[in-house]
Parts: sequence; C-alpha cells; structure tokens
Amino acid sequence: MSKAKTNGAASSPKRQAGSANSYGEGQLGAGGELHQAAGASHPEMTTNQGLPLSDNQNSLRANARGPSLLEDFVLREKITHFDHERIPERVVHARGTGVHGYFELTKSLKKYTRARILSEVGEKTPVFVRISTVAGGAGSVDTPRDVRGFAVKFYTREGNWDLVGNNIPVFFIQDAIKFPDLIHAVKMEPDRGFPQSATGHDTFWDYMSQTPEAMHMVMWIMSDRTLPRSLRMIEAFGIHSFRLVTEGGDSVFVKFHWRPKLGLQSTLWDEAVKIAGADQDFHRRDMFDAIAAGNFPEWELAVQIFTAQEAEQFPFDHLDATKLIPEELVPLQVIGRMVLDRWPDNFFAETEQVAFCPSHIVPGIDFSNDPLLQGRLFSYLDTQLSRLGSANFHQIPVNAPKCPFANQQRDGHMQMAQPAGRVAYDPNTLSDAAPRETPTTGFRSATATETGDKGRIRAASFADHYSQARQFYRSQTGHEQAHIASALVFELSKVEQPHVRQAMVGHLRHIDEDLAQRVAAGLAMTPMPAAPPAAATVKDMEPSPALQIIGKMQATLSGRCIGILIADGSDGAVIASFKAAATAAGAGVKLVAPKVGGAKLADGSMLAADGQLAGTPSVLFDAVAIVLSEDAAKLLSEDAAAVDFVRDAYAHLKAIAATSASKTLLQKAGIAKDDGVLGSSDTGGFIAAAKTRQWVREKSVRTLA
Ligand code: HDE
Repeated sequence: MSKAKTNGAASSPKRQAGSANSYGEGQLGAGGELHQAAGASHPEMTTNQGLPLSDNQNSLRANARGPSLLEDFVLREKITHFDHERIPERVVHARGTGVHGYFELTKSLKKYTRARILSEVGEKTPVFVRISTVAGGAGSVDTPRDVRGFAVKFYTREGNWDLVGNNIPVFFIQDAIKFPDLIHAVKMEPDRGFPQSATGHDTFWDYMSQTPEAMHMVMWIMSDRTLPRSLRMIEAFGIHSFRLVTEGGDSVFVKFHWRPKLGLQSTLWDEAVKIAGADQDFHRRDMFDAIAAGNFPEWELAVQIFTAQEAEQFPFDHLDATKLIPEELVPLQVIGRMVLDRWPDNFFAETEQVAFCPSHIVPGIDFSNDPLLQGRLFSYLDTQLSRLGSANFHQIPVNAPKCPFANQQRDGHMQMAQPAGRVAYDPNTLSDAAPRETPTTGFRSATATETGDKGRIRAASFADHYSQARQFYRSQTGHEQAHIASALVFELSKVEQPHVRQAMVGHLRHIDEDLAQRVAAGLAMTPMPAAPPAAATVKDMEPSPALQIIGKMQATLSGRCIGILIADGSDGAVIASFKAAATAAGAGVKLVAPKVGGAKLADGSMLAADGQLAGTPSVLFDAVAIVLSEDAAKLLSEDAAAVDFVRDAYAHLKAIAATSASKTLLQKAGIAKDDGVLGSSDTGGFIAAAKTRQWVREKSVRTLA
C-alpha cells in the first residue's frame, strides 16, 4: 500500500497561528488567504474525548483514492454527532426569537401577595423571553397572519416563574380538551402538507365554524394584531386569571398585561405578504439589530386586580379564556418594566432548549380554575419530556433556576448533577446536609373551597360567545373594521367548501350584521346564510377604545427605519439632510441604491449603500425618501424594482419625500399628491408624516370589504 499523502500534520498538536499545516484546502479563501486573524491564539481542536486533532479535513482512507476505513473514529464521532443535532421542534410555537433581559418592579403589590418579585420595588430579576408564531414550523417565515406567543421566564430568588402568554388577550377555546383538535385544524392539512403557516384553508375554518366559542378570538386574529410591524411593538397578555396570595392564604384575582414602550404598530396585509418574500426573518432580524444597536426593547408590566365578589358582577365569567376584562371595567395598574438587552450566545442552547411551563410558579402566585389553564398545567411539562428528551431538562443552563435548588429527585437521562452522600430520600435522619421542607415560606396553594357535582360540564356562565366579539369589532376605528372585514373575505376566499364559508358568515351575523353583509358581499355570497342558534342572548357592551391598534400607536419614529433611494447623480446634501432629520427623530436610516457598492453622487464622491434595490424593497421601511437626479429617475422608471419601491410605499400608506428631479419615477409609479407625499425641502413635514400611516389614502389604493 502506498503511503497516503496528507496535507502534512503540524509537528506539535498545539496549532500555530498562521500555520497552514493543519488546514485543508476548504479553509482557504478565494484568494488563497487563511481565515485567521494575525497573532490569534486558537484553542486546540479535539474530539469529544479531548484527543487533539491533526487533520479535520481529510478522513482516513486506504490510499489517496481508496475507500474510507471503518477504523476512522474521528470521522464517525463527527458525523454521528451531526446526525443527532436536531431535536423535535415544538408541536406549536416552533418558530421563535429569544432574548435575555431583566424585570424591575416599580410598584409593590405587597398588600396582595407574598411573592418577592411583586413586592420588592427596585429589585431586578433576570428574564429570558421567547416570542413566537404558533402554526408554522421552526423554519417558516416571521410574518404570517398568526398569534404571537410571548413567554417570559423570570429567574426569581424564590424559583422560576414562567408567564407564558400571547399577544392577544383571549383564546380560541374554553377547555383544554379541545386543544389538540384546534391545532390539528390550523396546522398544515395532513394529507397534503400545506399550508405551512397560514389560517386561510378549509380545515381551519371548518373547525372555527363549528366552534362558536372561538368567535371572539376570530375577530382578534382577523385584525392587524396578527400582522405586527415588530416584535417590539406588540402587547402581550397572560390571558387567564391567576391569583395573588398573601402570607395568610387570602387571595385576589389578577390578569397580567405587557405594554410595549414603542406603542402598538402593525403592517398591512399586502405589506406582510411582501415582507415574507423580502426578508423571511424580518422580526428576528429587527430584534437582533435593535439589541446590537443598544435600542433595548421595553415593556411595562400592568395588572388588573379584582376580588371574587367583584368578578361575580362582571357580565361574563373571568374563568372563561375567550373573555377579556375591558380596561374600562378594571383599570390597569403599571407595576414594573421589562428590558431586553442581551442576545443569546447560542440559538439552540438557549432559544430552542428553553422550556416554559405555566406550572412554574412562585410562592404568592397561584392558579385560577380556568379549565384552559388547568389543562396547560399538565401539557407543558409533558411536552418538554418528549422535546428535550429527559426529566433533567431543568438542568440545561437556560432552564436552571438562578437561586439554589435541591431535592431528592435523582438520576435519569443526561443527569448533570453529582449529589454526594448516601441519602437520596426524605425524611431522613442520616444527613444534616439534606434539603428540608420550609412550611412557613414554601409554596402553598390559595385557600379555596370547592363544592358541586363532578362531571364533564361546561358552566352556563361560559355560554355567551358573541357579545365580546361584537364589543371588539365595534370598538375599532373604521379603518380597522375594514381590515377585519377584508381579512375575513381573503381567508374565506381560500376555503374551497362553500358550506364552510356560509357557516362562518352565519356566525358573523350574531357579531355585527354590517360586518356579515360586507363579508358576504366580498365573497359574492347570496342568499345571506342564516345565523346559527346562539346559546345566550347577545349583549351590546360599551365600546372599549383600548382594544384598537390605531388608538395605541405612538407618533414616534423610535424603533422605525427610513429608506433613502439613491443612485448615480444624487445630491449628497439632500441625502444628508434626510439622514440628519430621521436620526434626530430616533429612526434608523438605510441607503438603497441600484448597486450595493454605492452611487457616484453629483459632486463625484462615492456613497456606499446599505442595500441593493432589487433585494431591499420599501416594505422593509416605515417611510421612504427618493433622492434621484433627473437622469437616474428616467433610468429607474424602466426598472420594476424602483417603480415597486415607490408604488408599494404609497400603497402601504407610508410617507414619501422626493426631489423634484425624481418626478419621472413617481409618475411611472402612479403617485398622486397627498398629505403624505412631500418635496425634498420639507424634511420637517416628512418626519411628521412618517410617524403615522396615511389612512385617508387607503380607499384610493385598494378595494376593502
Ligand atoms: Fe400553549 N403550548 N397550549 N398556549 N403555548 C405550548 O409547549 C398548550 C395556550 C403558549 O416559547 C407547548 O413548550 C395547551 C394558551 C406559548 O417555548 C405545549 C393549550 C396560550 C408557547 C402547549 C395551550 C399559550 C406555547 C408546545 C390549551 C396563551 C411557546 C411547546 C389548554 C396564554 C412557549 C411547548 C415557548 C407552547 C400546550 C394554549 C401560549 C404543547 C394544551 C391559551 C407562548 O405544551
């Protein structure tokens, strides 16, 4: 056998910086340069057993062109580990973005609870937050029409508290036993494997149409709440009623709300669809960029507190997760702030392996009897066992409490702890070091008395499925109502079975006759289907403006981004004035040019671009400035990417400022002058217009239901 020719192993296993000996050709850049910083001192590469490797590029072969040898334990270890890299994705909420941060209490709830995290003002508690879509797989896009999960793990001094919520304060179903059916209906249809992350299909709407209790949630998911502009601009809710419990065991009920410092903002449907094509990771990238830039996302934590006696007066049952408590009925009290300030080191180790469980609770907080919450208390621990593969998932760093924890649970797959001593049981007399119960400070459930007959019963107080759906719809602005109606038309137009569409329109008749008429007209549905029987009289509740998005938008450019379209011949001074005005208003600025290397400005200087026109459409920005010379505008009016850049910004109701020399392009894009279309000298007007959407323009750019 001829001696195999190798790249030549380094004489010492400690690799020398700059030494080519241990690199195969694959490590060389196109120019033949080594990808290694001069003077860097790299740690040795070893197998998982610590054996230093001489060659990580060539497997062991019988000869230079011969077969690979089974003996090659280095190859086998590497490939085997790779083969097992993936774990099952979450059965729901598979796609998520995780960030570290802290929570700081600003108002004590000591009167209501012994929970330290809710009573020690000024105390900072580390948190890990994961924000997710629900239906799509881990590799799906960020911007489908979908609910966003908002799960917060507080690493408190009294153990981990997981507040596992959503960006919508109600849910589809009242009882956990319905959850597997709901999720089977929304996920891809099992025979065809699509759609991957959309609700616009027969099985979803078939299930909805058979589930009147879902109608309130249907209103929310058809609103623009499911099309967030940024994960930093969503509200979130604990949904269920929980209990706050005092030292003596007395309790009040509480609902938790997260309110974003940047206000609420959503995209339009057409915009969300186009963002999905332009940047599949739009929300994740936005969060990453914000944290890298030091613009740390922030939310207020607010609570609604009420007693059991007060709850009896509500015109709905607060234990029913399809109902919310209007802020006008029980006002919100802001008690703290959460700041997200650190991106994880490793996506898999942290964002993928984090395990949230609503049953992770601390002394002073307890559950209510909400039957959806009660089911969740079982489901999450159970799912972690199959997803993470071991009862020891709490030892994974992102899941481990940051306070001491100890008990007599032992062993199991991937046990990382090494408890010493002969005692692994309780009670015992043999070990002074063994952990003991703490009857006075340990967790105790709230005092509660339960009476009544056992059975598979739905409380009569859960029967009203339409009143709050009506309240939600009637609380919206006209623009938002039109979006809800149009979303229903879009979604139901994707449904192939006419009887499913009809059943849905029947439900809408209970919610609002005008809405039902608009949707029926949008579907060309005649005659109008009858409404199904309603189990309870539908009530007219006071409108709650707090349910709007538009009412909760802030006139700010903080956290937003302005795109400036430039090309050869652009005026550098105009670009600079837009840049300065946008930056002063708190916005990010990105230059977009036909070539990423930049544009040769009128004064002959080169200005680098942040994005190339064809790959950086205006859907990625909140407002755009067009700074072109006459020649460039003429040239670009023949380029669909440039025409779409302007046309989409207009159709998505964004402010547009343009130099007069850019007019050929604006004309080609069919832009009509309105309050949101400004000249390049009016930077002040542009910044003011950029802080909002040009809602009045909408009727002229699209047909709404
Ligand atoms: Fe979940 N849900 N869920 N859910 N849920 C999961 O747990 C479940 C519900 C929510 O970023 C799963 O670790 C049941 C409501 C979030 O890791 C699973 C029911 C709300 C996340 C599960 C519900 C949520 C999950 C899948 C009906 C809002 C993502 C993977 C009783 C309050 C957490 C996992 C993360 C994840 C079960 C309903 C929020 C299977 C049975 C209501 C934010 O355990």
